[in-house]
Amino acid sequence: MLELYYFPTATCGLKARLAAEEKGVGYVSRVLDRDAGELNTPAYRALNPQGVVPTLVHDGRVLVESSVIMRYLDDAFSGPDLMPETAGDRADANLWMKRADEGYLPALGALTYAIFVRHKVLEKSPEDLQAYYDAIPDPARRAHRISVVERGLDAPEVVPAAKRLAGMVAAIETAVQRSKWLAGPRRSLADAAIIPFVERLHQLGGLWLAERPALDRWWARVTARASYRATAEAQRDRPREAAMRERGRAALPKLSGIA
Ligand SMILES: N[C@@H](CCC(=O)N[C@@H](CS)C(=O)NCC(=O)O)C(=O)O
Repeated sequence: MLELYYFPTATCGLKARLAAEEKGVGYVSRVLDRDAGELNTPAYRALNPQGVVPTLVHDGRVLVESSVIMRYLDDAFSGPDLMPETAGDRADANLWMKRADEGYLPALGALTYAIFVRHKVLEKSPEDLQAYYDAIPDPARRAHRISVVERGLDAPEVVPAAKRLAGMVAAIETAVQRSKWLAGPRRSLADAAIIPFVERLHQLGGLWLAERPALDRWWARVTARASYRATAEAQRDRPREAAMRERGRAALPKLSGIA
């Protein structure tokens, strides 16, 4: 049995879900309610000690870390190959996944919280807010979260995050000018790793996405795929996205000049 734990708006969960769809692997969705604290229950923490998504459980084996899960899905099941054919393109795919894990995810988290999620978090009572911070096990992640929630767009994490994501968009444009997909002529885990970031930038009002013709053509190919329709498209929360777009557009003047 294959079970995937995620919450629908999670970037990292979407990476794993796109990979599973592209591989043609069915799984049981274990959808967690982040706002109801379901990432913090002892049962979930036993699977994923950091209290984050995604978590994959395959016949009792527990896997964490979205990139590890994506590679596992590709290795463990038969179906179309999700890594590129040549060594050079595979190196490119590995680099995209590494950048996503180490750079783009913390950057996108900073912006999403600073622009949008903080407003909801700040509705908590002082006691609940403290409990919310205390529930983040990793001290560095906790400090980062406190900073962006408390200071919003004035948090010191925001400008480096914006630079990182503007750089990501420029790197995508260059890559897909050269080849049809991010790491060569066929879609790969590189695309599954990066699609959720572009999806979020669209949701935030299109930050840095203007005048990127090759990226636009790649995005049209992405959104036409069954894997995208079965995941991102199928679980759209339109009211939430409208609110996010509005907050994103309000932040545009401050952020769009950063590159
Ligand atoms: N490096 C981890 C990061 C996991 C992560 O940070 N997941 C986010 C969603 S993208 C999460 O669960 N956040 C919990 C929260 O927002 O409280 C991975 O790639 O799986």
